[in-house]
Order: sequence, then structure tokens, then C-alpha cells
Amino acid sequence: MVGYGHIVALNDSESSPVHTAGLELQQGIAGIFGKDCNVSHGKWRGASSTDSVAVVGTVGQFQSSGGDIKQLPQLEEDGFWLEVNSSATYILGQNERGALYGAFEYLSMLAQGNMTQVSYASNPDAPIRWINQWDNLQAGGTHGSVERGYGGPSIFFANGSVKDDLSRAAQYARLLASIKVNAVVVNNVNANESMLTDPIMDGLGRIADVFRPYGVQLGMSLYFASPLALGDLETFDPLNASVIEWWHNKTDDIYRRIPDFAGYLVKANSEGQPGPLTYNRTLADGANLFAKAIQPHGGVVMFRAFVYDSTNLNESHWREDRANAAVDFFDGLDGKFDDNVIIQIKYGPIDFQVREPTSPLFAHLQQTNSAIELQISQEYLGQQCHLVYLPPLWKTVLDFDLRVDHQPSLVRNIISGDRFKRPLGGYAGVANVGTNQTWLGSHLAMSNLYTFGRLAWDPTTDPVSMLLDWTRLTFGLDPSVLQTIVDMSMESWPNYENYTGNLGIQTLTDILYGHYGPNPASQDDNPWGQWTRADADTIGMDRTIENGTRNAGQYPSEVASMYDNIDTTPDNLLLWFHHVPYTQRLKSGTTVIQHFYDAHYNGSARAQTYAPRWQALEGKIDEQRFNEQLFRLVYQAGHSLVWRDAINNFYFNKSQIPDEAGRVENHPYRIEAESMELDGYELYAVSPFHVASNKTCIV
Ligand code: BDP
Repeated sequence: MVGYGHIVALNDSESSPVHTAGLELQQGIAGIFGKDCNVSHGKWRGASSTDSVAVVGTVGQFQSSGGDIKQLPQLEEDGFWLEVNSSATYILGQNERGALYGAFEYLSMLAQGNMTQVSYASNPDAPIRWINQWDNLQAGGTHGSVERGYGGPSIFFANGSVKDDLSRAAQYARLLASIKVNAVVVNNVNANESMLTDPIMDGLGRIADVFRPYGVQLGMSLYFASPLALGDLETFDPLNASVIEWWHNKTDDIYRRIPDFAGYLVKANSEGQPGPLTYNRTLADGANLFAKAIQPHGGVVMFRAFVYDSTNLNESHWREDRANAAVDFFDGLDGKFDDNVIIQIKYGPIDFQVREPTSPLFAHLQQTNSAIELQISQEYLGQQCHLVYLPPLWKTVLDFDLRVDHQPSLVRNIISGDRFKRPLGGYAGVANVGTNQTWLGSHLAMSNLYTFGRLAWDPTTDPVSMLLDWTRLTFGLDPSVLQTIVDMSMESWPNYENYTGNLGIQTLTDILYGHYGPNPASQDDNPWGQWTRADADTIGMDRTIENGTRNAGQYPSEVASMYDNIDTTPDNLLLWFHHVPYTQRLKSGTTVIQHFYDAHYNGSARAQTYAPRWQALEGKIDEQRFNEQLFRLVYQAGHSLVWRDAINNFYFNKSQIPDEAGRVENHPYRIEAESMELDGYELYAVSPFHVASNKTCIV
């Protein structure tokens, strides 16, 4: 019932999420209905005190105010009860954060025109619903000050310090609370010891202060060698007594500043980051070092499974195939991690590619907590210059059944803790937002951040229904706007896969530099023994058990035999698991090479339709967003052609097998820029080659 004149928020402390919830309800109702409501913060005196009321608070606060709700079901941590009846609205959280989530959910209903009476409880599927930011203290990381960030510089850091003005950080916390995210790790996994200096820890305390009213906790990435790097000790051996004491003291220092600090995120022994293997200690020794220091404070350690390093391991197995690394490195460690450690596992065995099988490590950790790492920032997926709506990709992993011990073992039920009865687990989303007005660098990319939160709360949510909600909340209720955005978004990931890399060959994106644009040659020409193994006659990585890299054998037996056998491997992962002739017939009846040609033509043709479909919405979307998104979609149309021709030509040149439709060998319609008559322009040789045809562009 929206007609109330009064909102009661059952806590009057300004840093409390319940206090925030009162203000959000007031602001939201004013925004949606143009109606002013009073808010009183503190105790509720019962329904008789006013005839129409919305009450928000925790169940405990409500009951101690004398309130009584019949049939209140069991609420889990962060869960809430929402009841909208003819005279009142009750939003009651299991904790304060849950109450705020309930307020946002209620506002989301109203903003979408849903005025129905409801009465339900909502509980999270998993306790860990974290965002990871890869922000550097200093500008000058891979992409300015946010690694793999495409939305401008950091909202937290500038010039080696925490920013003075944290208003944008507060807005971020607000945004994340509205999608039920409960913590943010604010700095890059490629961490820096300076995070643990007093001025930075003081600054982190200020960030935590602006997060707190939204129920968002702060976490930090650690540099494993900090005791040595800061010059305090001569070692960072995790079993050394002074190292242990050092980390305990630092952890106490952090909690003195941030009593609700969420925990640490650790990237160890990977891509140049030091770790326990440096001292012949196990990854569990490394993780438990931090777990023990943080346990008395109630914090957790997110320890990343993205480990590939040459130290101290049966090197050849993972070097021959990086997809083997995570399971190899964690082999024998299940059950050795403390209970407040969560192993954070990228969705696939390699690295955020357009199509990967589920990481087999999810099946190996049965006495260890695990979480999935998803990448909202579209590093390999068009970097926000391409529209790619990610939930359909994420769902291929979350809904995958690993059949551990021949029992149903969906990834989402493993990470929620249900399958192996683990106390902790969940979701980490690499968002990398920046100061750009759009946060991520593109208007439509924000659907990925929104739906990350929705899936982390309930991974069974349908990708279309979440997208509809997001579109209504973002662009309003016009049916043609809804239809166009939903249609384009839903086809965007399969299309991107079509015009980039097919059949499980991965994105074929440049792997050595920016991870953007086509560079299929770089897939094999790199130090990690990857990936496509393409020659004149054959293509694909043999990951079978007998003759290949044995990667298929890392899966539980039912899944292993499916992938080990070419006949039961789905087409979309054929080249991930098998090395085949270009003439190999797919289940669809076509050959591998012809599928490549067709997919690239079809996918890029589809991408040509986005801009005109968007243009048809002119006048229904405000001018700024209309124009900015149009610019991106026009660019995507052009870049999809670059992709199409680069990949098709590359494999045509290798295989010399013509396209049955005769499109690849000759481009009758295409005029190379450098063969045109140039007036006022000059030819310019470019590297890497893929950015221009014939390695030449005009300037
Ligand atoms: C790769 C990114 C790199 C990250 C790394 C990671 O290119 O910037 O540091 O993943 O996840 O995909 O640690």
C-alpha cells in the first residue's frame, strides 16, 4: 500500500542501514510518485500511532517495539520479510542489511509499476556476495589506475593515496546494496605492500565509513611478501613465527580502524605474485596464515585458485596445459584449509574466455569452502565496446552438473555450501567500475553488474526476467525499449562467440597485450603452451586422457568420459577437448572450418542489426544515453567485421580450405583503404597486425 504518509525506520543511528533504508524509502517514493512522506527514526509505537505506515527494521527491533508478525518464516543472515497489505508495509530484515535489501526490493517493485500486495521472505543462496575491484593505488596500471577497468580511473585511489572525496564510493555502496552485494575488495589482486601502511589503512577506514550505512563491508587484497617488502622482516615464510606475529599485528591494526572489515583476498604464486611456494610451503599453509590472524575478528580469507607458477610442482602437467593448473596446484589440499578460508575459483579452467567448460576444481574441494569468480568487466569479451550480456554464459557454469560421486552436483549448489555441507561459499564478481558517469564505461554493460547481484542472491533467476527488471528500472516501461534491449542482449553473447572464437577454441583475442581484438596467432605463440594447436590440417587442443593433456580426467568420471569421447563432447566445446582435422564433421552436420566461416559471417551480420534496432528507439531514451550507446553499437558493427575477416582469413590461410559460400577468399565488396587514392593521408605500418588489414592503415 503506497498511500502512507509515514515511514518508520527502527534505528536512529546515521551509520545504520536501517536508518539508510528509511531515507531510501522516502527518496524513492518521492521519485516514483512525487509524494512526500515523513520519516521517523527510532522506535515504532504500533499501528495505531498512524493509519498508514511503512515500517523498516530488523525482526528484533520490530519485536522489541511491540510489533507482531504472524507466520514470520525462518530468515537467514541478510534475509528479509516483505509484507505489503492494505494498511501497512513491513520490511523486516534478519539483520540491518537485510532490512535495507528489503527496502530496495520494495522500491524496485514500485518503480516497475508493481503495486500488488505481497507477503514473502527472501533469503540469499550464499553468504559471500562480493565485488572485487582491481584498483591500483598509483595510476599507470594496465589500463590507467584500474587493471582491466574500462570505466575510467579509480573511485577510491589517486596518486598513491585514498581520495579525499569519497562521495562516488558512497554511491557505489548504495548501488551495490540495491543488488544485495555485501562486500567490496577495493584494491587489485596484483597487490602492493603499501596497502598495509598507516596512511593507506587510515584511508581504508574512511572508505569503510562511507560503505557502512549501506551494509557493504570492505575487504582488501594482500601482497604475500609484505613483511619483507615493507622492510620489517627478512622473510615472508608463512610458517615463520615472526611472520605469523607480523600478520596478526597488521590484522589487529586493520580491525582497530575497521571493526567490520570483511576479509582478505589473496593471489599467491601466480603471474609474478609471491606466495607460500617460494618457501616450499603449501597453498594451505599460505591461506591459513591469514585465516588464523583474521579468525578472532570474524573475517574470512578469499584465496584464489588462479595459481599458475613454475615453482615446486610437477611442472610438465600444467605447463603442457594451463587448464590443468588449478587442480594440480590444489591436489591433496582438500580439507587442509581453515574453516574461514574460501577458495575463489574462476568459472573456467583458463581465464574468463568466451566459452569454457566448468572448472573441474569445484568437484575436488569437498571439505573446503569455494566461491565462483565471475568477471563483470568484459576483459576478453569486448571490453564494454561490444554489447555482451553475460548471465547466459555464467549460467552454463552455475547450472552445470559435475556429477560428483554420481550424485547431482550443480556448481551453484557446491558454492552455496549445500552439496558438500560447507558453512561458507558464494560469488565474487570482478567489476572494475571507475569514475566514468556510466560506472563501467557503457550504459548497457551495467546489466551485467545488476544481474551479478541478482544471481548471487538467487542463481536460479532467469536471465530474461532479470534483464527485464533492469531495463525497466534503467530505461522505463516503454514496451519497444524493453523488447529491443532484451532481444539484443540475449543474442549478444552467442553472437560475440560466433564472430570471435567458436567450438570452444576460446575468444582468439590478443592474448599477449590488451586482450582485445583478434590475434589468433598469439594463442599459440605464448609462454604457456596454449591453446589452439592449429596447423595446416588440424586444430584444437587434445585434452583427452590417453593421448592428450589428460585435462578431461580432472572431472568426475561421468563428466570425464563425456569430454574424453569426441562423440559425446558437445560441439561448442569440441576444440577445447579435441584436436581434429578442419574437415571433422560436427553433430550439426557441417565441418569445423565451414562452421567457423558461417559463424563469423552470421555473428557479424547480426551485429550489424544492433545499431539500426537501437536507432528505432530514438525519442524513447534520453538523448545522451541514446547517442552514447549508438556510438558503441556502430563501433561494434565495424569491429565485428574486423573480427570476422581476421579469423576467417587466418584459418583460410592455414588450411587453404575454401568457404563453401565463396565469401572468405574474395571480398568483392571490400576496398582496402590503402589501395584507394589518398589525398592528404599517408600510409602507416601498424603492429600488432590485426588492427589493420595488410598491416597498414592511413593517417
Ligand atoms: C587475467 C588478467 C590480469 C589479472 C589476472 C588475475 O588479464 O590482469 O591479474 O587475470 O585474475 O585475466 O589475476
